[in-house]
Amino acid sequence: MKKANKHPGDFENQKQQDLEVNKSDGTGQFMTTDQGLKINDDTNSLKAGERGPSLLEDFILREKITHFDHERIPERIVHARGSAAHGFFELFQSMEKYTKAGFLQDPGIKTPVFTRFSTVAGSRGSTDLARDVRGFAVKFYTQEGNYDLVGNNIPIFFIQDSMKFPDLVHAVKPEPHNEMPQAGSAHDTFWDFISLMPESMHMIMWAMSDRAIPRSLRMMEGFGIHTFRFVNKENQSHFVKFHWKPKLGTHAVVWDEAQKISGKNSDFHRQDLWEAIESGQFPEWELGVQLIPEADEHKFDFDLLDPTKIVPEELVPVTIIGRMVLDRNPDNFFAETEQVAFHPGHIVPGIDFTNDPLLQGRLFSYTDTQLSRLGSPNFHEIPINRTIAPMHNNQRDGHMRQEINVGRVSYHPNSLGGGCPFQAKIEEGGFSSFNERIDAQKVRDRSESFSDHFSQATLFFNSQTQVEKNHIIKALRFELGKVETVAIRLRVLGLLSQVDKTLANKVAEGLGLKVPATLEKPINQGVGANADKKKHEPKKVTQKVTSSDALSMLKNKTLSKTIVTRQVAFLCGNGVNGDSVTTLKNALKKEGACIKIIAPHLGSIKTADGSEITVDQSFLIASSVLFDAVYVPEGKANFMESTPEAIEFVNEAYKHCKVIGADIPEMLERTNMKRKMDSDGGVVINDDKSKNFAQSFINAMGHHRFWSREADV
Ligand code: HDE
Repeated sequence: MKKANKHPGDFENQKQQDLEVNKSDGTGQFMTTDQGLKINDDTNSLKAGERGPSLLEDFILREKITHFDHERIPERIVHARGSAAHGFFELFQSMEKYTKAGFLQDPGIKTPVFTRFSTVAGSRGSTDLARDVRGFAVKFYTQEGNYDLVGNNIPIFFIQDSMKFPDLVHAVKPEPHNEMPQAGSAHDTFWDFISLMPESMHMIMWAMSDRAIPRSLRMMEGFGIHTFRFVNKENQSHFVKFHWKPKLGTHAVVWDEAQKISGKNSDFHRQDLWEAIESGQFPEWELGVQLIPEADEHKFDFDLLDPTKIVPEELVPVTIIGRMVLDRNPDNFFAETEQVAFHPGHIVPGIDFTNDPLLQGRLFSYTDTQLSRLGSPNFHEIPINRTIAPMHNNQRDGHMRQEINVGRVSYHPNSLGGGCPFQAKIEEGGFSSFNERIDAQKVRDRSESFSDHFSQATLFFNSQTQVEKNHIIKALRFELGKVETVAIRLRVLGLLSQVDKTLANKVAEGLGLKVPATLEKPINQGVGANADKKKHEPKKVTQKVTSSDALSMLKNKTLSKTIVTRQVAFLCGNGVNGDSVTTLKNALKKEGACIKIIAPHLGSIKTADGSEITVDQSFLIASSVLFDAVYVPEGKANFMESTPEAIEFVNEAYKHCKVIGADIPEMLERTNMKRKMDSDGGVVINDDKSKNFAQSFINAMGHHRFWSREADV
């Protein structure tokens, strides 16, 4: 015992060292136990002799290991994989006419926010680039309490009633017998469910489009999805739909890239968000609203309460009312990103719900899930979840209570506490629900106005460019190609034929099948056993709007030509022309792009005139799919020949329709795209000295992709 305890020298040295550390860094940060006891040895457990067994008495070891054993909490049932940042929301114009919400009154007013982006299906450690919907959840810390806008990057949802949500999630999650596949919808159970739920067809169009594989979390739109209400001081209500429009435009990668990125860097989106904020390139979105007067509720070809429908911007324009800037990364992932608890029911006076049956179910779900995920009804006391508004009520105790409530009164009404806390009158900011008149029979049913499952799916498909249509067709061929049960594939083809005949035929062609002549009506097609089947028969209602540019990423107004934060790879070797590198690098930097020097090895390379260039990444680490454009500066004649990775790099960039620049055509001689160089504006060669090469390269990058390289399906 004596010996084990001994290490007297260690003790003295450690003590001395602590003092020195203390002196030199001035922090005074000794390591302690959770009880504040200074730790002298964090390296060795307490033993009976140097080579003896560890002692139960070692409370320091036990405290450390016990804490470690309990480090994990249940991950979110859905949206487990997420990345978040702090920032602010700034109002451009007063919404006073429509809502009394305090943070929407005075132009210029800034409200702190915390925003978390996520994928839906995958586990916490899954890849960022799964084909999936992205969560887009914003917590506004307003003076009147927290307001959470818990939306997605797609403006509609798979199902109309919350009753089907557990089924949807069970179907898309890894299959229960073998836990496969991770973070992917390309499997039998998902498509089995979808093939029996015609209401999902509109969402399927979006999920199979490139919206489901964003280039960056900073380059996607966000939507509140449900119709909400704005309520003003006069208690007048307007229906409202929320839109986030990214300043950098809405962009995607292609599916082949997405799959490769998942292998090369499964943190691609997380890292991109983190690095943009660290480098001061703060992501920004504008907040837009579509406002619909109460009296217009029934003026549309669809039901405003149906979450599988959009309100086309052609019918109700989006008014921009403010902007959100994310300017600070979290200090600690777990404390903030993991523990943040969103809830569509966190609202403030002036914002209210509608009877959308999906929203109504969500209003129950989110508190319930925090109870099991965060483990206590006191999750609102975790710093990231705390309101900045004063908080007083008679809720008490529970696991991990932080607040020390004083006094003997924890009930209302009371006289012993002087009546505190008081209920607030409406004019004092007290919340009261919009007094919508409801006069109805209790039913377990759905409105007939929810029965049009195909018209807006057709509208979406019709609004796409041919390139985007091709991507949807290929995505469906991929997903259904992974489905093993032929009957499921056929049922989906039947549903697709209701959306668009060419779409269905093209998908069928890829699967080696024929579109069924009649739409199979399996029992149990998403309606209850007692339902009036005729009433719920899927219908097509002619839509006023037949094509909408806002629905296409390539036609969309939010497609921006900026190249800010775009990644450009410079492929270099010893003997490279240093002037070429510097000229384009400086021009690109001025536009806000990020440049990486890629070479056969790390360290540095020598330019033709003998100076040195620091290498950022070797070919072992870099890959074309992680970049937006590639440049091959003039160099030794055999550089490409002796560097097959560089040839592969350029070929892949070409295949993915990206911009390729080169000083001299010879540098690209060995690549696949040599023959096509002249016909493609995306291959920029510096051989016409009368033209500004850097500017041509930048202009080409502003187009982002050159889709004419892709073959038609
Ligand atoms: Fe969610 N959803 N959801 N959801 N949802 C959750 O809450 C749920 C739905 C959305 O970054 C869970 O805290 C039900 C639509 C986002 O922390 C859970 C239904 C939309 C996030 C839950 C829906 C969303 C969640 C899991 C159908 C777009 C991540 C963990 C009635 C408008 C928030 C958690 C974050 C998270 C339930 C449908 C968006 C289980 C029951 C529609 C962005 O409560």
